[in-house]
Amino acid sequence: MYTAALKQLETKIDTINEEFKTLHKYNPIEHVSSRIKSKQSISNKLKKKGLEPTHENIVKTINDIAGIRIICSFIPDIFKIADMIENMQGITILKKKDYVTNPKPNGYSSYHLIVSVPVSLSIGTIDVKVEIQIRTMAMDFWASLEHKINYKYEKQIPKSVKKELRDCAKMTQKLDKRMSHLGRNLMEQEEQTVKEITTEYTTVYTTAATALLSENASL
Ligand code: 0O2
Repeated sequence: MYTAALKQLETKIDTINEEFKTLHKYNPIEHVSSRIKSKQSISNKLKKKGLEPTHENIVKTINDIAGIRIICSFIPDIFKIADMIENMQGITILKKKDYVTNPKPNGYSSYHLIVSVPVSLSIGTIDVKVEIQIRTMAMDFWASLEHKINYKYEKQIPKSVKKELRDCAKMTQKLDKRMSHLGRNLMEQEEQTVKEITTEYTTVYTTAATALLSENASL
């Protein structure tokens, strides 16, 4: 059921990306990846929460058994994509965590959505939880390396390394802001193109609808 939920969401995200490419003539999503959490990782997370490894505890308390990660070009893309996902038909938003506006004390930055997707099985329809992480390439670079370092030190990272990681996080935040500033100019030009396309479509549809109406009236 988790695989089915991921497939459904991946198709929807693909559609968002195609729509964006057509309308805005640029691709806000660099890449998308998905994974099902390993048994070991589920078991560790339950232990951390002080819970027994029961099926009920897993389903109720672990929100990220199925996970999708969307890597964007610029910071504003994160919020645009989150907005589009939040407005999608057929999925329910259960939780939002904005670590982009408010990074975690260790420097971690990303936008998280916990959503519920209805999956139709032979026994009926089940609502399946999926965690969607949306972040820029710089945020992803930091998080991947921090995850590796955490793993290496078995979560007992020395103070000096923690400080170094926080400093690196600040550098990635600065880099993201500068790159987003460059991206804004690009987007402003694109917004003008979108306005022109929308006006053109409206004119075409209005003309066609008027012609149809007068044709019907003369019948
Ligand atoms: P893994 O191995 O990546 O799967 P919750 O029950 O929702 O309140 P949870 O699930 O800890 O608590 O929520 P949170 O903080 O949003 O974290 C969910 C996931 O975000 C983590 O899953 C990580 O993938 C990522 N994440 C959160 N904080 C950090 C961080 O400080 N560094 C890095 N590198 N990733 C982070 P897991 O299961 O912890 O890890």
